[in-house]
Formats: sequence, structure tokens, C-alpha cells
Amino acid sequence: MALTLAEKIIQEHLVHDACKETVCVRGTPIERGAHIAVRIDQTLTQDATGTMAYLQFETIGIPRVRTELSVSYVDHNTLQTDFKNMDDHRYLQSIAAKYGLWFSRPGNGICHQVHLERFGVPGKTLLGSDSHTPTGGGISMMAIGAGGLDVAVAMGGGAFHLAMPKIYGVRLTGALRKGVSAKDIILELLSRETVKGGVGAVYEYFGSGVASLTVPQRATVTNMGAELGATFSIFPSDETTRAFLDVMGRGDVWSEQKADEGAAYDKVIEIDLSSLTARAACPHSPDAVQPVSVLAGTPVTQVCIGSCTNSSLDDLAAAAAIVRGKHIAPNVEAGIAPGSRAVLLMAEKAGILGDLIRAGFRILESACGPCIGMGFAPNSQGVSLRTFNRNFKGRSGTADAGVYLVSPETAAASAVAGVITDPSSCAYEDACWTAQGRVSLLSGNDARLSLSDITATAKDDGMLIAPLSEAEAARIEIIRGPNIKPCPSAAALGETLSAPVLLKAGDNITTDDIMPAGTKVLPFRSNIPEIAKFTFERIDADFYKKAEQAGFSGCVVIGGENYGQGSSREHAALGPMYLGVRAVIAKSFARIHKANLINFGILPVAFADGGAYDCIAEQDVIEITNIQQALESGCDFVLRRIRGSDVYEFTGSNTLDVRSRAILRAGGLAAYTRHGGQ
Ligand code: MIC
Ligand code: SF4
Repeated sequence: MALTLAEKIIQEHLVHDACKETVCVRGTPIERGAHIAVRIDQTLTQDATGTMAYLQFETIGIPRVRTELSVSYVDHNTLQTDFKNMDDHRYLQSIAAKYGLWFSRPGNGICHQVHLERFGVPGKTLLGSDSHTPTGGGISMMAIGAGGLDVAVAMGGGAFHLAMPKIYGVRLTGALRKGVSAKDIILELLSRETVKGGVGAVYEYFGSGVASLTVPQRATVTNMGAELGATFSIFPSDETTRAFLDVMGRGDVWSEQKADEGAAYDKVIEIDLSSLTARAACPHSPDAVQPVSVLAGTPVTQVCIGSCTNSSLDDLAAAAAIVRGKHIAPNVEAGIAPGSRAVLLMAEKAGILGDLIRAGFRILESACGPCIGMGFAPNSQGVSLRTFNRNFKGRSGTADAGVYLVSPETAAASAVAGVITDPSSCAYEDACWTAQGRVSLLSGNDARLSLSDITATAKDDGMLIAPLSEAEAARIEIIRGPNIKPCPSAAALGETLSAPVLLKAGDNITTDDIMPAGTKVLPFRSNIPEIAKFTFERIDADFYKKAEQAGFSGCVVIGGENYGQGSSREHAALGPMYLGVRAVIAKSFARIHKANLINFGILPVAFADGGAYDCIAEQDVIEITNIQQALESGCDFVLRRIRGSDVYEFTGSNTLDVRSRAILRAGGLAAYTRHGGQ
């Protein structure tokens, strides 16, 4: 039977013994939603989630990672405002040396960009403790974001468990016009599908328009598939992919990857690239998309080009082509954060950096930086145009700023004009670049940067430290600073729960809302007792105090639709767990966060009837009377809302697969694994 590309890669990686309750017959489509387990070829972590992932990996007690390749990146927190940050870096470096991982040093770049350049292999599986791991789909990987504990298990050779996603096909036709960019493709999709449209689904791109997109452009699209809530997104591996890998000096890892002729998708979305115009996601959600022409004229105070979405050489070149010979407006501050050290070096060699510096751009480090609120926060009530992927309220570090997500072209044109500007309305000379108005990693036909220059730069792995031999690794001592505390564990759930509602939240609550990032909080990523104090700070500044008053001894959180969208940070489960949250009852959950709740022993219950949500208020008491029975049998949960003498009964849907139920019975994934669970 004809299969989609995603199905083919899934089938090649199925771990049949671990696919509980699901019978998978090779070559036959797997039932959507069925529980499956896949072998993981590669893993990646970044520093902000990595410390917890490795603290957990250490407790598994194996001498060396069992994947084909595992990389530990440092890119999120590189500020080093005191000892804590560099202590984390040294811990991560010593772990990599001890357990056979590659180590990407601070300054080498953002994990997703570097992985694409140096390690990605078409047709392989990649699990990363970062929600934008699906960037690897641009090079035809099945690349999935997950919590650190799931990644730790995969590094130990364990399978990754998931519900078989629906496969949505996105047929691309035509070609992008000048001034329109890959970012506009994914913004168009976000406006059609919304931030929850992709939950439980994969977006697979195909059609005649694919060939016109470079690998970095494809990676921009798959990167922001995370904002659709998708499990992953994927492009075929074709001659363009081969050329990209050749230029990166890794042509030998190329293989063709494509769907079978006549493969059936769960739905097909049509996008004619030539009909697209520049778009922007308006504050405060990636799906609040408007055509740039509608927003044109809005005064801008800040512009930033970078993040794992748009920080390739293509992106910087596109911006440079627009600003060359011009200067940013007096009311604007502008910065660029190149995606990797290789991009920075290539941009320097090609004269792109000079163009940007002369135009007034500040050069930020090759790291996540402003994307995760680490510096470059906008002014109060500022309007910041960013080429990033998330514009959740307050994430930039300025609570009342309005962040717009745009393409590098729109960012550059607006920086010069001082107001939001559609790049296609600007006259800019792109003749010295390629036909698409940019120096492409594929053609490299700008006179100042030859293909061999690009290859030589890309192959300079001076900031990557290769795994040690087993003998050398045995001599390594792990370096642990005083801020690095062991990962706490949850108590197992009882048969009943009776606990107050400490928070009632609305729809699309993000993990940034549950556990913020930024300069104040990130230094505590390896110290749960300290970071827990920031739990829900953005929604209810008193949450910690309330949990303390309740003796950290049990409480419930209520959520709306798509609870826990966004980042993969398991701190958004660990913080609540530490403060005594035993259950989250929501209309629906985002995939990664739901898995993290389960992994840390917090019960996710879905309202069977949305109406029940309206009948609950903070300080009500919620009783769940059949927890163990539901975890054993899979039956629904029986709940009661108690307000004085007023009792309201309602049903909670049991959306947990067999393995998740077993994990919750054990009190979390660590305990489940210790007891021999797979
Ligand atoms: C993000 O973009 O929110 C992050 C920071 O990269 C997170 C991971 C984290 O919180 O450390 C993600 O997307 O998973
Ligand atoms: Fe880093 Fe931002 Fe990408 Fe997250 S979204 S990995 S913080 S650049």
C-alpha cells in the first residue's frame, strides 16, 4: 500500500515489542491515535533543558549513550551573570565527555541550526529536549521535541512513545515572489490552522513548489510547525537536499526520501507560493496573522533578526540586500543573532555582516538570546519586529511590548523605514545575488563567497568537542556546581484526590505562562526548589504563596483548550509538581506538556463536557474518586466540584494510553523505568 513519507520513516523505526495494544503490519497504514513506539537514532539537548535531562540520565546508570549520535548544545543561556550559568556549562561538558556525546560549546550557535548544518541525516529519527527540534524536518528527518526525561530514556536506548499522528499533506505549487519568504508560508498556514490545528498531526510537504525552496527555507517552515502544535513536519529529501549536504561537506549522508506515489493523507492543504504576500503574526500569538500591507505604517521601535527560525546565511543575506547602502531609522534599535558560528563567519566573508553593521544593526551572540528573553528586551509599550517563532505576552522580557513575528525581509525593510513596511513595496537591488534575491547555500554564486569557501567554513568544527573513547571517558569526573540540585520525584497518586483549585486558566496557556524563562529564571533550570517559586508567576503572582499556604500538599489546576502549548520545558511540570499540583483538568492538552505531566506523576484529565469548565471556580474543592480504577481499566474519571454544600458531579475523559496509565500508577516515568517498565 502507498505510504506517506512520515509513515515510511515511522514504520522503519517501529519497536514492535513496545507498541502496546497496537498491531503494526509493515507496509500498512497504522491507525491514527494508536499507541506506537519508535527507535531514536539521534538526540539533542540544549543547556536550559539539558541539565535536568542529564541529571535524570545519570540515574539510569548506563556507562555510555546508546544512540547513533547524541549532541549536547549550549545556546539558551550564555549570559554568565554569575557562577551559576558557567557551572551549568561545565556540568554539561563533563557529562558529554563521560557519556559519549558531542558537545557544542557556547558560541557555536543555536542547536537546531547547527544540527542541520553538522549532524542531520535524511530519513533518521531525532528526539530533542526542545520543541523546535522539528526544524530537522527541513532535511527530511523525523525530528520530534520532547521533555528531557523522554530524551534521557532515548539516550539510554529506550524507545520514544507517541500516539500515531494524523498525516496532513501540504501541496506547494508555484514559487515565492521577491519580498516574500519561507516565513510567510508558515504564517499563512498558522492563520489557516491555528496554534492547535496540528495537535496530534504531522505536516508533510510535497508538490512542485518544494523544489524551489532551499533547505534553510524548508527548515524555517518545519521549525514553526511547532507553533501549529504538530508532532513534527517534514519535507522530502531531493536534489536540493543533496546539494545542501554537499556544500556542508556531508554529501555522503544523503539519501532520497519521499512519499510513495498515490499515498493518502488525512487531509490536503493547498498553498500556491506565487499567490503569497508578506505576513506578520501580531501580538500575542503566532496565529494572529495579518498581511503586512494591512499593518503598514505602524511605528516600530525594535527589530531583531535571528532565532532558530530565521538565522541562516540566506536570512542574513536577504536582510542585507534590503539595507545595503541605507541606515536604520532613528526611532529603531536593531540587532542580528546569526544562527551559528559558521553563518557568522560566512556572513563576514560575504560582506553581509559589513552591510548590516554599516546600516546600524548590532551584532548579538550566535545563540537564542532575545528569543528566550535573554537581553534585548523592547522598551515599554514598544513595537518589536522579530524573525522568531513565538510572541507570547511577556516572553520578550517586556510585559506590555507588542511583538510581531515577521520574515527577515519585512524586518529589514521596517528597520530602515521606521514603520512596518511590506518589503515587496521597496526598491532594492538584488541583482548581485541569486535569481531569488539572496545568496543561497545551494548556489553560493555571490562573487564574494564561493561554494568552497562555504564548505571550508562549515567543516571547521573547532567549537564542537567530539565524544571521547570509553577508556578516556572512564577517567572523567562530573563537575557539579552548588546550584545543581537533584531532580525531585513525585509521590504516587492514591485512589482518591480531594484538593482545592488554586488556579483557573483560560485557553492556550503556554509553558511560558506556567514557568517563565528570561534572565531572572533561567539560571535556576538545574535547581527545582528555587525555580518552583516562579510557577504561574505571569498569570497569578500569588500562586507560590497560595501553594505554600496549602502546605504544598495537594492542589488542582483548571485549564481551557490546548493547555501547555509552546516550549518543551519539563520545568512547567516539575515546578507545579514540587508545589503539590496533583491533577490538571483542562478542555484539551498540548502533546509535549501532557507527556511531561505524566512523566512527573501529575494526572491530566480532560473535561468530557466543556460546560463543566464553567461550573468551577478557584478555591472550589475537586474530588476525583476513582483514580486507580481509571488508571488500571482506562474507564473515565468520576469528579465532583464541592463549593460549601453545593456539589456538582462531572465526568473526566480518560485520554491516557496503557503505558501512560502505568507510568502514573508508578508515580512518574523515573519510578516506572526503575521498576523495569519500557
Ligand atoms: C523555547 O523556545 O521556548 C525554548 C526555550 O527553546 C524551549 C525550551 C526551554 O524552555 O528550554 C522549547 O521550545 O522547548
Ligand atoms: Fe532558542 Fe528561541 Fe529557538 Fe527556542 S525558539 S530554541 S529559545 S531560538
